[in-house]
Amino acid sequence: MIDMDLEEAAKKIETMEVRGAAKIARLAALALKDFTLSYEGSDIGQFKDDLIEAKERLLSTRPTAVSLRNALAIVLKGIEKEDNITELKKKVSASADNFIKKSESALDVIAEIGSKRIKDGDVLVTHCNSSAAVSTIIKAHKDGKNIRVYATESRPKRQGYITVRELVKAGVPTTLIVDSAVRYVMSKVDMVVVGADTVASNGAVINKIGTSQIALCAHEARVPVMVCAETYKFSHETMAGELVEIEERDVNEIVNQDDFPGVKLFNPVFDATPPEYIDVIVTEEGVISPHAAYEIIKSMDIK
Ligand code: RUB
Repeated sequence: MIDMDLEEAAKKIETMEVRGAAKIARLAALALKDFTLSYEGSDIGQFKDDLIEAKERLLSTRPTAVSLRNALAIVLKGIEKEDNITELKKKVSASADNFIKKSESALDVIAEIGSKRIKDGDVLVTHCNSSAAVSTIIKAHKDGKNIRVYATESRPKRQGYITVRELVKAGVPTTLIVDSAVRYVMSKVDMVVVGADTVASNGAVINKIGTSQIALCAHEARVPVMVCAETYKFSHETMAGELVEIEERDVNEIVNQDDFPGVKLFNPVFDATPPEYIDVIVTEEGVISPHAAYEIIKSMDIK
C-alpha cells in the first residue's frame, strides 16, 4: 500500500522536480523514512511487504542512477531479521538519517580532496549539474584559486543553467556554452570536472548524455578528466556482469513532436564514458584510478 507522501516523492523524482544522483538518493531515503514512521498497520509481515513495495515504487522512477538503488538498499538493510514493528520503524528511520548525513558529508570531503587537484589559473569544463562537481569547483575558488569555468547547456533539459547560476552566485567566473562548443574550447581548457550517476566495476562512468563526447575531446587534447562521485554511486550489480540501463525519456523534451511529423526522435539521457578517458575518480575515501572501481565495490557493504 503506497501512501500519498511516498507517491509525491516518487513523482518529484520521475518528473525531475528533484534531480541529480545524490539528491534523488537522499529524497528516496527520506520518503522511505516518512513512510515507515507514518505506517499504521500492526502486522509485521505486511509491513515488510509494504516497505518492499514502497522501495520498488521509488526504484521505478529513474533507472540509471545506482545511487537510488544503493540508498534504498542501505535504508532497508537487515529488515528481514526484525520482528517488532516499533524496532523496525526505529531501525529504518535511523538508517535513513545516517545515509543522508553520510551522503552530505561525503560531498564536503570530495570537494576538499578534488579541489586540491585544481590549480591556480585553471580553466575548467563541467557538464550538466552535479553537486559533487560544483562543490569541488566552488571549494577551489574559495581557497583563493583564480579559476574560470565553461559550463555546457546540457540539452535537452538544460541543467547547465542551474550550474552557471550556482557557480556565478559563488563568485566563480563562468561562461555558458552550447554542448557542441566543447571541442572548440578544449584547447583553452586545463581540466574537465564532472559528476556521476553510476560507476561500473570496470571504471566506466555513467553520467549525463554528452559526458563521453566531452571526455573524448579531452582525451584528444590531453586534458585530464576528473569525476567526482560518492562511493554509493558505485554499482555492485555491474560486478556480476549486469549492464547499466540507460534511461530514455519523453522525446518531447527535445522538441514538440507535433512540429516534426514523420521524424523519429530519440532521447537517451545518459551515456557511459570508458575508463580510458577518465584520469581520476574522487570519492570520499580518496582519489582512485577508474581501474580501482572494482576494489571500492568489493569493499562496499551494499548488496
Ligand atoms: C544529472 C547528472 C549529474 C549526476 C551527478 O542528471 O547527470 O551529473 O547525477 O550529480 P539528471 P550529483 O539531471 O538527469 O538527474 O553529483 O549531484 O549526484
